[in-house]
Amino acid sequence: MKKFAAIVLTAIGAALALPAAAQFAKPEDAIKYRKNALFVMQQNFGRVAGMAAGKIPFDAKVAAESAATAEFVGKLPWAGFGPGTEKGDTKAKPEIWAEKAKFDDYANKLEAELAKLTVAAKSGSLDSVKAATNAVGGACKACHDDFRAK
Ligand code: ASC
Repeated sequence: MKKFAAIVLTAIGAALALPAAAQFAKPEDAIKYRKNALFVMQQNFGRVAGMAAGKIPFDAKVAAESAATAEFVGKLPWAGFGPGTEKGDTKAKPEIWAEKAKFDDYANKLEAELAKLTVAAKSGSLDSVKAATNAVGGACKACHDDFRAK
């Protein structure tokens, strides 16, 4: 019985340690997941960026909520870029999987800048929001330049 329990615990441990890709039933699901997460992130970031650019009236409360949502959702897409998800309805370049460390650096950079945007938005300072927005936009663009097909 003890041995059985040990085997079960080992199996649970292995399941928890599985690569993120394993959480998706099919590669198409992973692709959909990352695209949808990126879309929700962009919608929230875009709202704040619109305020920073003066295209939308600055509303500090909405900016803070949107930035916090973008920060959280910005942690999600990367699990959808697992092995075997290179091909399908995607603009993701194969280089992502060939240069995974570089891709991960871009993802980490984006997450860091999104966290700073939340802090800036919570401060209520439009100037801070503008600076942080530019940094987030730069992080989006840097990765797109290398890893997203036109
Ligand atoms: C956006 C969006 C991007 C980035 C990028 C920033 O809102 O959809 O891809 O910002 O345009 O340069």
